[in-house]
Amino acid sequence: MRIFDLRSDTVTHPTEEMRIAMANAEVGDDVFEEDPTINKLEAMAAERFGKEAAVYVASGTMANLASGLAHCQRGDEAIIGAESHIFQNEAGSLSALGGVHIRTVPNDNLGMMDPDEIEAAIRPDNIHQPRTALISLENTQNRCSGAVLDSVYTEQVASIAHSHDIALHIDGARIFNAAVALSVSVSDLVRTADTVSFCLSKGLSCPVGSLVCGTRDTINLVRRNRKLLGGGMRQAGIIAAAGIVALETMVDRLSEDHESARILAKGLASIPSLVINPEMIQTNIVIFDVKTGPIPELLSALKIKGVLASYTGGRGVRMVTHYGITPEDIEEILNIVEAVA
Ligand code: TLP
Repeated sequence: MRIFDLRSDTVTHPTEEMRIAMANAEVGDDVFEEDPTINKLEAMAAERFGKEAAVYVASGTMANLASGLAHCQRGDEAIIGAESHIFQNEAGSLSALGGVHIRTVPNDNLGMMDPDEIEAAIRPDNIHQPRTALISLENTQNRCSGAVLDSVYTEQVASIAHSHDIALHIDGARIFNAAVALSVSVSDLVRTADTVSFCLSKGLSCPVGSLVCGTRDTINLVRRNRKLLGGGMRQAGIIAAAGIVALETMVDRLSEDHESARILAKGLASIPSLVINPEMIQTNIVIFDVKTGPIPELLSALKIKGVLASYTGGRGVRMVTHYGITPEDIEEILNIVEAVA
């Protein structure tokens, strides 16, 4: 039986070209910054994002944490979206390991925090209160159906942050999806950010890895934090080689995933027991509500027929399109969902 794994784009396997590049990668000791493949990947990332430097880390979670630790001291406060991955899905790492106080601001269904609410959440200079040191955005916004933040909004938030001497981080785990959806370059989307992280292991289909880009001084701090967190790697050019192939060959094709997601969302909208507005689907994440019945049972019934999806809380189910799912697969997936839902 064919399995359609829509739980995440993290389930993607490396391409044949990646496997060849990995087998043949030149390597060295990356803690000494002597791995030529990692050095090349970091230089490519910095250039692509229009930043001075970049550092390769193990995961998106480590990228956000090592960046957060570069911007915040213990007891500082970070303003973060209530639906953000950092707040919802990173095991409270910034608080647990960095002693950082988290202040959430609601995300609307387009993924945005209201700039006035962000500004109102910034602390005055007062010894009784934590010092606001960081504002973090997420692009695309995972839990808001992969909503895209454009550069106008990002620059608006950046100018609020910088006018208060606060750093702006972008969790850009899927920022290439945002750039492709908006037909802009990633550097346009992050011009005013102090750090941006992005993942190779999601829609770009690498087996592992993320990067953080920023100024040379900040990236030196992030590199130090990577070591602090036990994430210094040695001959990791073996895995970084896939990242080079990803940046060269896997970015433009993300539009196919967006097209599949749109077809999927339209089809789901026509199933009476499901609720979704297909107009809201901008990238590769499709989240819909199920009107009645227990969701775990629905997910099990789908799994028996070969469709894997995930639960997002409340009445929500998430399906993510990716390299392993073709637009033709979507028709079959919809037939299965219709039969089960
Ligand atoms: N997201 C995963 C799960 O953890 C939910 C997924 O399947 O979507 N930022 C964002 C916006 C993310 O979506 C994720 C992963 C991360 C950071 C963390 O990346 P990893 O899993 O590499 O630590």
